[in-house]
Amino acid sequence: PFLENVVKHENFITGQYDTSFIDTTPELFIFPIRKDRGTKMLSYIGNVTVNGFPGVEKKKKPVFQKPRVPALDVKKEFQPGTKQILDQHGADGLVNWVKDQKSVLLTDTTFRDAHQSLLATRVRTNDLKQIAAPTSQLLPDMFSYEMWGGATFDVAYRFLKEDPWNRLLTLRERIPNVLFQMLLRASNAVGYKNYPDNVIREFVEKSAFAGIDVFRIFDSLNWIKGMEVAIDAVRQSGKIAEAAICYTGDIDDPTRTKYDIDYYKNMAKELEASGAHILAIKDMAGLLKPQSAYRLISELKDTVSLPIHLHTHDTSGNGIYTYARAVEAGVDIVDTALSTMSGLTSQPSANTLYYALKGTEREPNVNIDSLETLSHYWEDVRKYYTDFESGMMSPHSEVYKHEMPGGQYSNLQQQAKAVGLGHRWEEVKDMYARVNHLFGDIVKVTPSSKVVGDMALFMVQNDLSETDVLEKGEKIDFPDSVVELFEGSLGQPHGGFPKELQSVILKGRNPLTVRPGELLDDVDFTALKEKLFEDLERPVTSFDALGYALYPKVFMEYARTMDQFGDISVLDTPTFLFGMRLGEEIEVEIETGKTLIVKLVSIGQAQADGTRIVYFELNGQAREVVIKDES
Ligand code: 3PY
Ligand code: ZN
Repeated sequence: PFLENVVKHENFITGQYDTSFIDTTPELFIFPIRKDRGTKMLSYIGNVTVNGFPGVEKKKKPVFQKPRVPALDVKKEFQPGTKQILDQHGADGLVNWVKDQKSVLLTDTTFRDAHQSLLATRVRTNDLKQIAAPTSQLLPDMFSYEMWGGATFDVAYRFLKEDPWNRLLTLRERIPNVLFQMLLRASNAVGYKNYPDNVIREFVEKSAFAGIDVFRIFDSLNWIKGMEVAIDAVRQSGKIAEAAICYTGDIDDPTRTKYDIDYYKNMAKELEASGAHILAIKDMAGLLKPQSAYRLISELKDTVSLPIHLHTHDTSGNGIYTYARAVEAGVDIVDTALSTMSGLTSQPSANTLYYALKGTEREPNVNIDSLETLSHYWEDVRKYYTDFESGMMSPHSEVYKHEMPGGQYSNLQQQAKAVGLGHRWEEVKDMYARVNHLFGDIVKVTPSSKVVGDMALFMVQNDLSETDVLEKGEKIDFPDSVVELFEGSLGQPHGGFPKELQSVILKGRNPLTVRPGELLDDVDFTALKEKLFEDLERPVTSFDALGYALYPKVFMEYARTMDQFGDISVLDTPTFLFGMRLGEEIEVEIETGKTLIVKLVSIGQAQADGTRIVYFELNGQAREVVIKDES
């Protein structure tokens, strides 16, 4: 009752008290629990044991080797890194420091893009948490760890049933020395559509507060107008605004004139003028060829005075060669992943790049033995997530034809299977390239890439050609995402939309030409928190409010799961994905110093109502839970 009085007090709700401690220490505000934590957790384990996990082949829990976590040297003081440079000298001080480095700097994407691109973003905080402090100790010289944003936000709530903000806070606590980097889809934040400006500003402010230092901001159509609010919000937060140009086309192909070298140089100049601290070249599909990388970086270096950070995906197998040429041309920072989480649709391997550059003037300042040790951990952890691998076994040079982003490949393949087009995957890839052409050759990156993918599936499924679309389009009910793109809801592409196609898709309606954010009403966060407080019957953090503002349905579904099962992020990943084997005993640390011992004793026969009783021992005491068998 005391807490209820506090959290319902007007000053509290309207934010007149400094309540940021609720955001960082929500555990202080846990209200009396209706069903005990142990039983909730057993319900989850019973359920996943009987019914399996979505997207994971149902099978007896495999036996995994315990991941090789490197021993922490507890006596060693943490080694200050780029985070201390930012905190002490500000964003401009950090930028100057970057410019002074002779060695090429590395970002490690293992905690975000690498698993987004290889394992459908499914790596859980539990696995990141265990390697966080060793990573901080072994790799203190990295420019940054990319560990948040992109798809991680949505996937955490939706599939992993964990709070993405907790991931950020948990890792920040364990990694005090290296900059944390996130991928921000400008006006689309970490979602698939434009949000009101105040949501973008609130999201940036709270992400900075929770621990993000470098915001890589991109617009899915390279529309600078769509990036300005986010760049300004990051500058206001005192953090680093890394503005990205998404690379598409081929600057060295004389027949692809739409995105030529001047296009990139002009965009770089505009981003510099808009307040960027660092310029990123975001080669999301891995289309930047080695010689083009040399040319692009050289010319950009002559065009702007910002440090340049290059991102690629190794789908074609040319990644290391591309980076080597970019390094020769003077690129300041490149994105790499630990070797066992690198290659193919992921980033090029940091370990391999180290050897490629060893002995040169720009050899990265990183300990190769540390890279190898950490790679062993990821080799082990990756095995948990085998079911989410794309099945790509070797470099695919065909990416230069279809131009699909690394993070989209396995997703679209799943989408194709889900609509019964798994066996026509080759056609879907080919159609993806044709749709791009039909759309006027647009930048393809989340969310514009999803629209191209949706249209490709739609056309293959309905056996439509480009001519059919143009000639019979008036009668065709196009996917919502396609209509929204052509309405201008994601912004404006370079060169505008193809007019004839646009009028066919919009069926006579007028498209937007202004920034969508200008037309959207602000979200009233005070009212939103009150509503959530009523619905969830618990204190609501600013993080919860943002989760809801970005993904209302997904967030509420996550909250329901928390009610039903409690905080299941504490479970180890094999148990989370596969449940338990009969007779198996596991330990679950539910909070620091508090461990539950769980044993699965037996599973009862299915009863007439389709339920089974699952028998456990919890800390030696017999417990049973009733589980509905969905099979
Ligand atoms: C994302 O937006 O999630 C991406 O990784 C785009 O490349
Ligand atoms: Zn990427």
